Amino acid sequence: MLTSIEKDIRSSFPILHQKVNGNALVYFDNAATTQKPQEVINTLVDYYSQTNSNIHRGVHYLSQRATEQYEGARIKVQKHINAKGVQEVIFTMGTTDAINLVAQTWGRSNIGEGDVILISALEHHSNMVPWQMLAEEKGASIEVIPIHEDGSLDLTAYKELLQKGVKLVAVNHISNALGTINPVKHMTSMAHEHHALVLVDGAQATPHCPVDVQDLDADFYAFSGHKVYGPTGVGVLYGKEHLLDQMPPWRGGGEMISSVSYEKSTYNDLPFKFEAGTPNIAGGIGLGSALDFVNKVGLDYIAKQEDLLLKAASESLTAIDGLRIFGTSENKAGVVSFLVDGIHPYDLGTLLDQMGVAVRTGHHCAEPLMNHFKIPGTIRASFACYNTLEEVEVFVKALQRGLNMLR
Ligand code: 7TS
Repeated sequence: MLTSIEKDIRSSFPILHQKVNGNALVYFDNAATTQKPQEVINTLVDYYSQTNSNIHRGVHYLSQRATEQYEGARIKVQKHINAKGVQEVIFTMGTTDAINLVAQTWGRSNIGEGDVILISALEHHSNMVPWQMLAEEKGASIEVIPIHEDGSLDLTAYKELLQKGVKLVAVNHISNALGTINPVKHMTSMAHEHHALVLVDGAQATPHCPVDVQDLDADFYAFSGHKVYGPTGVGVLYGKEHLLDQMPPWRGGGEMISSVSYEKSTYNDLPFKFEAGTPNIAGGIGLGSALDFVNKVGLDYIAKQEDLLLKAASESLTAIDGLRIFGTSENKAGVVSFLVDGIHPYDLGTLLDQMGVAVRTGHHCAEPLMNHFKIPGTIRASFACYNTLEEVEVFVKALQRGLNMLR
């Protein structure tokens, strides 16, 4: 039986109430992207039906209304992550875009030959490849914080690695592949003792727990709208104002300039300096609406619900013969990554899909991590606020049926 809160939340998500391959959909691919509540869908429809206009440049009514809504969304983001001011909130296309922005601006002007960029063994390719590209260009090197077998970071090794002339630590707040919650506040304070800056990839954390960038003291914090019940194509880079101020712009074009002549251009104030061209206006406003939704449900409730599902799923899966869970650290978010002896994740994922259960199979954009475990990939079930214990039961039964067919 669903609780009234569960019923209420589920009723906000029209996409959940459909059949897939003849079965009620169980959507457990939330680490890839979350579904959108009706509020967010309405915001997008309202925007395009009532307000659509370009922002910051029109004197007319619609343009002013669109600008107010877009800048209103920026204030919602600022409050949500407790940034000091809106000038520290840059709208991007997503986490990947935000990390590339830092690599191409702060990175290109601060990283030089022999410098070290420290990432962790848990990183998504998005928090790996931009640094590799930068290191290659500048003659810098990448070092990797290793993990323990349970998927938690080896902080002793981290402490030693920090002695190596590290300029930047780039680490995720929560691992998408294993669910590990990393002690980013502690890690940031350790990095700062060594005068290294810290970029936190918060793509998986913003949907799961409260984030206070001032408390974390992170220098940069990146996240995506689409993983936090908002639209695709929009995300956020938070940066400390004094750092953003010193950074050169990245993309050139309209909006990011203050004045332009054939000889020279001067650049706009923060945050616009980093927002060239017409942005994803509807996306930004939709993200604001998604944060309203998250705050209405409450991050405490969300974390508790996801934890409940994680514990139930982990317990049931552990009882399955030949099944191994990857990522068993104590501090873990709602992600279960697993493999079953002798069975390819793709085969099991396909059978689950036939039974209406959507999971992710593969390397989860963390190929080096899969290589560490010497596996091709895993099956990953990841939970969101609208998932229920009943769905976990359906998933476990479907898994057992699938295994019976494959074994
Ligand atoms: N960082 C982490 C920790 C992620 O989980 C992802 C996306 C990204 C960065 C990139 O985010 P984007 O919005 O810019 O693409 N993770 C996943 C996933 O686990 N399955 O599909 C996408």
